[in-house]
Amino acid sequence: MNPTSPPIDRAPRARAPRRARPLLLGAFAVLGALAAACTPRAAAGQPSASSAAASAVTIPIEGMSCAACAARITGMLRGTAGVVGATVSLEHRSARVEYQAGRVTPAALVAAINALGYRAGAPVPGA
Ligand SMILES: [Cu+2]
Repeated sequence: MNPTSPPIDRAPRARAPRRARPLLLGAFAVLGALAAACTPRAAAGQPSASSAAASAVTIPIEGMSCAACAARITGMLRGTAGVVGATVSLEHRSARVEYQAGRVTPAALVAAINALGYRAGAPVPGA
């Protein structure tokens, strides 16, 4: 009849998960900070470094049905040689691509989008 030992055991058990959660949250926060720090740097550094060589084009895209479609096209464009930056809008059904004119052409970008199964329209330069 000695209920004195259980409270001693409970204290460390209750603390253990509390310690683990801040560590996990901290790890996510660090990852999030790295990702957030990475994107603006790349976007801000390139226009000033190669603004003379970079061209921009907006390409209408039909056939995107969800965010995954937009993400798929975005990833493909950003992975294309000569593409400096790409933003795909599901809402506006278009892609805005910054590219180096000597390395890739709007026609090639249109063909690459069509190759994914979507329907790219006529590119609008500089938009
Ligand atoms: Cu989709």
